[in-house]
Amino acid sequence: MTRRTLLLSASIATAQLRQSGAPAPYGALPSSRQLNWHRLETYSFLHFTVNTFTGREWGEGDEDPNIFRPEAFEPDSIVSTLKQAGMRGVILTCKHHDGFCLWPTATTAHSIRSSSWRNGKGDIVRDISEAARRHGLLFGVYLSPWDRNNPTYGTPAYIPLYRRQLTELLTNYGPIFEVWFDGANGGTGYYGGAREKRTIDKSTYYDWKNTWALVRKLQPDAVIFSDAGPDIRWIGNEKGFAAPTCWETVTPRGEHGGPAVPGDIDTQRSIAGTVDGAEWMPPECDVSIRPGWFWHANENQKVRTPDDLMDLYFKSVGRGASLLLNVPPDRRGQIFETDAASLREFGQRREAMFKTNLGAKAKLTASNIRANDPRFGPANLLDDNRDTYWATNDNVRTAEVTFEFPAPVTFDVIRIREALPLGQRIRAVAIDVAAKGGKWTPLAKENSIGNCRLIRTESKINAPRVRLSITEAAASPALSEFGLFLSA
Ligand code: FUL
Ligand code: CA
Repeated sequence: MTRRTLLLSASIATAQLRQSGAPAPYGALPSSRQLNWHRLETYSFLHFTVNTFTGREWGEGDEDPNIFRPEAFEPDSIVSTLKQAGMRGVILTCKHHDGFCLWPTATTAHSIRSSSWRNGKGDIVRDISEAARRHGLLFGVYLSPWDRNNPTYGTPAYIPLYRRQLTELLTNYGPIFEVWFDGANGGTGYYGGAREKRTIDKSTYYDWKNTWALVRKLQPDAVIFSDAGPDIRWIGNEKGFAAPTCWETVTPRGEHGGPAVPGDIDTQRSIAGTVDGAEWMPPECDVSIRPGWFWHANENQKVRTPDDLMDLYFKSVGRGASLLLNVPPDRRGQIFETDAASLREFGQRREAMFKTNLGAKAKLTASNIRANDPRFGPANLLDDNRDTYWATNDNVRTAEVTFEFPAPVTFDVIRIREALPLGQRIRAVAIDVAAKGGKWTPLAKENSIGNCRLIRTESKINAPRVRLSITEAAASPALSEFGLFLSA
């Protein structure tokens, strides 16, 4: 999916969803850049810098640039492995807390330009962004606000420098789909030789409003991520999961009840969102395929298995969030074999599972169809198109659709999607199954749906009839997709 197709599809989606006779949108609503982002669901982080060579997680900022020597750097094989894992984008740590810039910045000598690797002519940002484009993945940037190398860090002079770095990244490397602002801030460091502790006021030092405005100006289609949005919120943990009930909307709040800013949020609220929250600010689950964010030889035995990755997928994407899976390149500049094998199987399993919507063969009956108009009929649930949806009359807030199969169908995964441009409307659903002419047996109950709700059943279900009931909604429900799948 190119960025243009994505953009186009989101604006067509909004137009179609808000067609004449359509339900009025409810509550906080997604922007078109957020709608594009919702379609991605899985993308990767690449944590790569001097730490890869020192074995540390947080570099001090005093590292010799010459230690950065990925002798067999293969951007195409890195990106193609991510693609095989079903990743739709890649976000590179262009500068981590140590301050070492992976591109030849004009703002500091502490960069790849000062490394003897490729005689100072290397540019990891260029190589990864171009490889991403060649393989059809979107490209995003991580630029650590905390800089343990820069002498100006902690003084007002650092802010314009940080913005110049951001400007370089957002103007020289093509379209950017996401800009990732880290919340870890201030502390001890090298700071040009001062070697001291520098603390900053998280709520005022960075003047985030103006930095975010710069992103809007240079890359208007990019989503901005931080602990506190504005487009995408941190899920509040680095373990890769959302709360079992998790809303796309949130009323953000600081840890002690004050305003939310990067580095100061109420993580309890981030993990679950807020029902009827003030802002559409969907969550992203960032997690590493290894214990650390950077590659360390002593973690080669601790790579997540395909089973682990599937579990993360169900607990992030399956709860309405996205999965940002970190895959750290090793010292060669490649994805280590164990990681690559896990990633490939993770991709294959999802591909096999979602290949066939077993629900598609059903005969459908809905308890209510908006204005009895086929444009809002239940067939829209099975057309593999998020832009069409089943909706009810305005005064109908509970409704059901029955799926009847010519022969019993075997499945163990259910997928439900709401029509996002109309807001998050559903508060509770139930799934029941029945034998032919038999009584309904409860199978599952959930609350939040949003972009994607995945339900795993404990064992395989074999039934000729399945019923989806909306048991509670804040406004007449509008569902765009329903699927039954069988995992491998
Ligand atoms: C954190 C950082 O401190 C980690 O090193 C890593 O980059 C993670 C994604 O974010 O705040
Ligand atoms: Ca549809």
